[in-house]
Amino acid sequence: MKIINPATEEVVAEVEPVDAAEVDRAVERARRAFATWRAVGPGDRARLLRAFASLVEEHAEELAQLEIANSGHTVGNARWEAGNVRDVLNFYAGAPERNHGRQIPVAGGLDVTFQEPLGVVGVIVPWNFPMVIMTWGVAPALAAGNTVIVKPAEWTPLTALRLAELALAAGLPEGVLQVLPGTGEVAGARLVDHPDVAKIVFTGSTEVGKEIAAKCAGQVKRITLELGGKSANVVFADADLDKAAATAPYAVFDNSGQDCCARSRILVERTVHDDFLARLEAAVLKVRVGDPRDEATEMGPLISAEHRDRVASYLTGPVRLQGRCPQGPGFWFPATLLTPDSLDDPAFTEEIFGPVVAVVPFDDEEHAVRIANDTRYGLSGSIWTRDVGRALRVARAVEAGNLSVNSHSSVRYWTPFGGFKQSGLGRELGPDALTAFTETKNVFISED
Ligand code: TXE
Repeated sequence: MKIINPATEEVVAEVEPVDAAEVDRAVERARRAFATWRAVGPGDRARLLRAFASLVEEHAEELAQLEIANSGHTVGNARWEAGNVRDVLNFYAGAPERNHGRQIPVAGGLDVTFQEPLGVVGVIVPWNFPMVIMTWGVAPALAAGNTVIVKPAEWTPLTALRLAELALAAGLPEGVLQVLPGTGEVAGARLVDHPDVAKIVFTGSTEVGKEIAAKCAGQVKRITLELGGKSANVVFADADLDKAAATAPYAVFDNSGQDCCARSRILVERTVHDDFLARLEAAVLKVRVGDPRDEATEMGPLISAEHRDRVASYLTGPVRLQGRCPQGPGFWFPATLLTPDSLDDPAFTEEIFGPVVAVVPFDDEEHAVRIANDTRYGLSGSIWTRDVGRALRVARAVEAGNLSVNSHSSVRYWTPFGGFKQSGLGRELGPDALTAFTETKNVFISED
């Protein structure tokens, strides 16, 4: 596989994709390593994860530069990502010693529960945040005593491969964390089908997620799914409009819109709609698109020419406004603003996964909630209002896993992250993720 820099179209590396037989060998290695890893005492497992985090910290700039070259991420984003990998590893490094069960009162003996690791876990990763999304699966899985095989996306295997080297250098035993570059159809599918893989963590498209869920059901294999989104940013007339308008572009154009949490539908109360739109137009024109290595750049390229075509295919109706972007080489796409006439416009209903935002008016609170929920997705969303009661009512009514009030932040590694409806199944990050990598075992010991 030729690995392309999306900002220059230069080949930065060639990576040999694994075949199904290599996946089988990796699963066998992971199975053997599981016997060793689960027996490592909690304190030692914690120490090894901290050592891994320290090496990530030491190599943070190298990882960030690799991600820029492989994924086209802006330098600000790429540095945040390397820091997030370190933080997530450190957070779950605190888990092995705290992964305790319960003692439940019973007659005639002692009843205790254990949080047992599952075995071999497959983590299938997309290209939009390669090292971050990989770590959200890897860190809690390893902390709970599982061994892990990562299948990075075809476009973006480089940081994943480097992280596997750092894990070995940190002292994690051979076979505990393996990274297998390859295609979804061959390597990904084999991980999903393999009977010795106990769980699949998948982040990617809703369509592939459904296919994987159906296959896993056949083996009652555990799954965590993080899928697409079409999140709403709901702006009420009483909001701090300056702040809401100034931050709305970032909430959708960050990572060039290739973000499952992108607030790509902006719903604005009709009385302030035109005022808000005027401010947004000014902000869209100001988005700085260009060389991702430049610290002043706010938006880099899309991941591939193929993806750029896919994004462009949604622009069938009139475009309200487009910003500027470099002309090739590179897979550039300008920040784009739409004001669709119909709520059924695919640009308003489907995940575009590019820098395209659609703005529509609403009449009142009930109308806003109705539009926000009129989607098969339910990942994230924002609510802008100064009325605390309304903020709470709307936050409770919107069917989404990660909401923010007067903010666009969705991700804190110590709080749960995941989707309602077709945006996913289960939760990553926070304390919830650890339990998703264990089985509860109940043991009764008779006193007779
Ligand atoms: O995703 P795929 P793609 C959405 C977004 C994007 C669209 C397509 O809308 O435009 O999906 O992106 C592996 N068995 N998201 O085509 O195909 C594949 O190799 C096992 C949202 O890149 O779902 C890669 O590692 N694995 C999303 C991973 O799955 C398979 C992030 C994702 O690829 C497989 C990415 C199979 N049959 C895309 N087929 C988010 N939630 O953030 C593919 N793969």
